[in-house]
Amino acid sequence: MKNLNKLSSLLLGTALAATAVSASGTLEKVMKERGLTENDVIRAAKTYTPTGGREDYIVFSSGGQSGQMIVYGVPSMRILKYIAVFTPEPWQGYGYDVDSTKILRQGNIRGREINWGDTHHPALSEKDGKYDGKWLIINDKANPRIAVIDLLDFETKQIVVNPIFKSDHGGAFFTQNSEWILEACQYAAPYDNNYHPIEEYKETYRGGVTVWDFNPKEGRIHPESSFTIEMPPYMQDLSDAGKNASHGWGFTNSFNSEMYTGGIEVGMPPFEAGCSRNDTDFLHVYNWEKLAKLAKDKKNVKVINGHRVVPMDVAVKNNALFLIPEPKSPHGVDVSPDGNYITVCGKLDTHASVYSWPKIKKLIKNKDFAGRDPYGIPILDMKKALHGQVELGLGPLHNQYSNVDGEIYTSLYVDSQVVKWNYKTLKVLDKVNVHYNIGHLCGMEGKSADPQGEYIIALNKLAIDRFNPVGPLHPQNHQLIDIRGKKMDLLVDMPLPLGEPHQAVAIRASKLHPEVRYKMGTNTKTGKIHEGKTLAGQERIERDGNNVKVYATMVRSHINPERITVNKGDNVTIYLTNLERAEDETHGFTVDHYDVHASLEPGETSAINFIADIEGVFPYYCTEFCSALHLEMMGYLMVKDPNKKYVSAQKLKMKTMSPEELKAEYDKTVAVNAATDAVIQSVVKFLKENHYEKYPVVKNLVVDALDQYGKIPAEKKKSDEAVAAGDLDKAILFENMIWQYMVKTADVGIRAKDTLVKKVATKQSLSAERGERAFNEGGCSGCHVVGKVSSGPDLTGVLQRHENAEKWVADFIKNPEKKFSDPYVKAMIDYFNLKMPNQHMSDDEIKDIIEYFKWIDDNANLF
Ligand code: CUK
Ligand code: CUA
Repeated sequence: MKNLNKLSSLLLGTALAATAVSASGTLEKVMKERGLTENDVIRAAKTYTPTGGREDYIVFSSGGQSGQMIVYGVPSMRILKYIAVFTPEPWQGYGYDVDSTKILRQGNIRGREINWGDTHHPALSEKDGKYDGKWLIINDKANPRIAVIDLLDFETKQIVVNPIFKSDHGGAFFTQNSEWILEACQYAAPYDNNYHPIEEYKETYRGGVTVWDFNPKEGRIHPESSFTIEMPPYMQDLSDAGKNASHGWGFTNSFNSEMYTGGIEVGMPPFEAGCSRNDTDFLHVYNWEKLAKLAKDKKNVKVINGHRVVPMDVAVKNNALFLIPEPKSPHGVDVSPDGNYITVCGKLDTHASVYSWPKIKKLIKNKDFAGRDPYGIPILDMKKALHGQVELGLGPLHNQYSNVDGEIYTSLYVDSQVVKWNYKTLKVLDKVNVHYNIGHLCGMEGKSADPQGEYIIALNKLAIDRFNPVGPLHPQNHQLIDIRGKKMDLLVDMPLPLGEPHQAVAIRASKLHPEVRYKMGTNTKTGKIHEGKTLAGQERIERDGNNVKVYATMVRSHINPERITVNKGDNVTIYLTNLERAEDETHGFTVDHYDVHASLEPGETSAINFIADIEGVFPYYCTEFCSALHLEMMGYLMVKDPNKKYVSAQKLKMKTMSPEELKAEYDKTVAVNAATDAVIQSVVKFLKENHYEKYPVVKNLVVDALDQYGKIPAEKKKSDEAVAAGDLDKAILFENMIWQYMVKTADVGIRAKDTLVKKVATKQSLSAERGERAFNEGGCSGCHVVGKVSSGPDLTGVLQRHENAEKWVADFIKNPEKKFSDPYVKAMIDYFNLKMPNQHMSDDEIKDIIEYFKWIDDNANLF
């Protein structure tokens, strides 16, 4: 990171010396034109990520009302992915193919389909309180559910419905070894599914915390071994799991200890008035570890809707549930990395309250209670439990930690600020303005036991004037703040047009290791081999009564089979296997008019299902532009009505080729294939000689190229059979197919070769790197191809061809016309029938290009 700072000052230094940094102007000029200050340019350099660059951190943000998750990178703030979770998402096929729809339907509640979610709190799985990069979970506030996402492929694998809550906000939170997930209720309601009058709120409405049993090895929640801790109807809010010193315990806020039930329509003041009447609400402190053990015994639980609930009196009797007053209408509660401090922010209080875990523990141990609530839960004395309080500003909401001991960052909703302070010394250190009305804030691993510091992201509720207007509904605004210096520095805004991002979590990019392809035939939703797995040669259509099953494959650039004929009313299932091994070679699949779509990543098998209830001819096609012949990747679904008689159309007479013409075309096609194969063989030889297998990136490409190449013998056999049967027309088609495979092989093979050259060649100096760019962008590469004579001479060895060559070449680039009468140049002009044009390169660019030529000569054997 220090490098970045150095880089930007370097950049600026050179800028002020008016050195060219781009073809279209100097930095100084660009700054002037765009009205940028020096600080703007430093901020740009801190966040700008050149093409192909990578991020330091990956952020997972809730997508709010979109029911999805958003993945983006830090420091560039570039969006990388939306993860479909509670909402259908057609690009990924989510909710449009059979297997993902099964996941989505796990979220049905009381038999009803729910097709959206209000996502709030994502959490990353932990080992010893530190992120392990394996699993991601998120809650749905509107329809109390938790979803599990696998970070091997960033796909949703499970949705679990809370069987007794009617809403859920304070979830999801992992315990420090991901053994449990805490999910707190929000709006209290009856646990059962019956009507209970609001007048019986205190008696029959309940809050609580569900403790979900999570298996971190398989990444699944086990509802049968999960349980809920019954709590009073205080409107439980955000929660956090204790860690290190406080491991085994959970902490949950609440905002309606008044148990007010509103009633504007009957002349009562609204909820907001009644819920903020008391000066304090309650922080719930509970020993989930002890309660998990108790819940195993039938006599300690009530079973409601098939789910185990530990009643309040059982929890109280076993010293596992306590309350501590906290300033009114609190919101965030955040446990420090060592587990010893618990910071609570009150929306209506200007203070943050820091509770001391050792003090709380002592009060519990000594049964030093200040009283009991109406339900008999012991209340600890607030003053005795507090480490201290600090005045931060208006509307403190949420907290994040940094790598500096005691340092904490808090969002101030009303003040629209982030405040940096110290929860041990209780001193305010710095404030920065954000735009506007910040909710959560996201530190880098900022709530784990190993926070990294570096950045804070402000997740603002309002954007107002930050972006070009796009109508009354504004984008959300995420702002990246540099916290490495003494003062916080706001670097950049990112508009997010998806939903309200309540909370986001960030992890070091180096901890994530997603896959690039699946094992062939994988059902990505279960991780098992799909029942519809189909390999090349196994494609078929099976009929059983009205059920038609199509076993299809997809590979650049065809779908097999290409014609499917069914009867109107048939129940059609099409299993699709993407046979590709290439990175990023996804195929999509749809049948027009039938509202189905699948996204097939390399190796994936998926299924679509529909009743063919409308007659007609329906193209189906690949929906991803996967190759030059992507448009040709199609077929026809033909639905006929078995009760109708169809008259066949009269055949048109068309001219066909003569046998001689056919033979000539066949010979030509075979010859082209032989020539193409020679190119492939030379590339293969190069790859082998240079040990491509040592470089994973290159190896992936070669696996793909050989995969394509391996399909050729089968086509050749069919071509030869057609020749033997005297059907040259068909043979030509198969030869063309061979050529298609060859082109795909060569395409990837050459990419592999180019990548390998860069890997095995000596490292380019910065100057040579700039030279290569100038060479390619400045027009030289239009005529010169390195390693080959093309419209101009090969430049390999150009520095050996002349006396005092560096100067000679430099002069020639600078002023080609001056050398046109030089005998050597004259000969070249005659040979190529072209004169080298003046490309108006600067002296610096010419110097760099010469460095590039030197690099070429050093690696001449590779070109
Ligand atoms: S909540 Cu939205 S600002 Cu749902 Cu975590 Cu606090
Ligand atoms: Cu496959 Cu387009």
